[in-house]
Amino acid sequence: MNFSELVSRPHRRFNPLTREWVLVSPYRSERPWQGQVENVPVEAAAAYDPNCYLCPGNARAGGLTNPAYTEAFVFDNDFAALQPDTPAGEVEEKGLLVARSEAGRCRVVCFSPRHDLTMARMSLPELRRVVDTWAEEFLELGSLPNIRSVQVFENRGAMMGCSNPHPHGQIWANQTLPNELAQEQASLGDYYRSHAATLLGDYLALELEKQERVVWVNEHFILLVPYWAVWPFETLLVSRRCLSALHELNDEERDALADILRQTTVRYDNLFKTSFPYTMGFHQRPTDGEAHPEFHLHAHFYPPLLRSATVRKFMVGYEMLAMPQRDITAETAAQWLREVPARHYLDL
Ligand code: H2U
Ligand code: ZN
Repeated sequence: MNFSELVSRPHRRFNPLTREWVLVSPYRSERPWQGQVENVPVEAAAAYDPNCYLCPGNARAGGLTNPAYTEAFVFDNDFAALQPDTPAGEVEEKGLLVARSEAGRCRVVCFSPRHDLTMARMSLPELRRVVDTWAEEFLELGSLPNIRSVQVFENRGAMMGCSNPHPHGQIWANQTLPNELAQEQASLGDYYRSHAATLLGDYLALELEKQERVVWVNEHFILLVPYWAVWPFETLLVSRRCLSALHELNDEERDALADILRQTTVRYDNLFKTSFPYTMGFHQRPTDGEAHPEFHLHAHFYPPLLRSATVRKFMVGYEMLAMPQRDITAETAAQWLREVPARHYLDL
């Protein structure tokens, strides 16, 4: 059976990063029609909101005030989930009741002083500043003695539980590898040892050869819908050069990252003519002092929308109890993302 025969019927696909399977049921798919673009009124958000705790010059919870910042601005999260001074400790009973203390730091990164922008509508120099800030934070937090992982992420849109539209992301740095990074790290390490090549480098070469799931490329980055995507319009953003963290990107590569971040978010917004919600974040090498030649910098975008600005995919039922499932194939999702205009619909 060839690929197109197999994938036209229900099948499972393997995710070599997490070593988990996703069930794909392509016959249930429905094309998101032009007619399903809903006329959700575009709220003309103000460039400055006096009640926003992220806008320049405004007070935050806990009594601190933001400076009159003019470009990407970082501060320690006032409600940090991880704290640097957590004392070391461990309890364990019969291997069943196990707990360990966890130290770390949480920061918030405001992408822009403008309350009404998103990555899709920021300028390239502004986005470049965000890239530089993430790189600086990785270097700084990752060099702290008890920090082994630095997770940079953005949680966008009310649908994802993000209450503040001001463009911002977060950075959580901790003492151990969180589940997702630990799993990827194990897979990347095993592959590197058995193939003397990196998993993502080899995967990228395959995707560039097949051109079935590639959405957009520039000189230094590739955006694709991964073969094993779970979320309907999930994408993977990978650097062409194998490097293990953001701070290793050279000047040109940083500009290229800013460019493809905007390209990705513009395409997402254009798909259903809405400010597209998602969780995105970078996976970078563990900061344990080792070199990690197996690690290849990448970002995951996990957007929940399925068919329109309001119809989302829920991970419930079979997905919670058994395994994730999707209807449209990764190839179809990539095609739709390729077909949307490269210019933001609000700027046309
Ligand atoms: P979201 O990305 O989920 O919107 O979170 C914003 C973060 O901002 C959240 O983690 C922090 C919250 O703890 N925050 C502050 O640090 N100071 C504030 O004054 C309000 C919110
Ligand atoms: Zn604001």
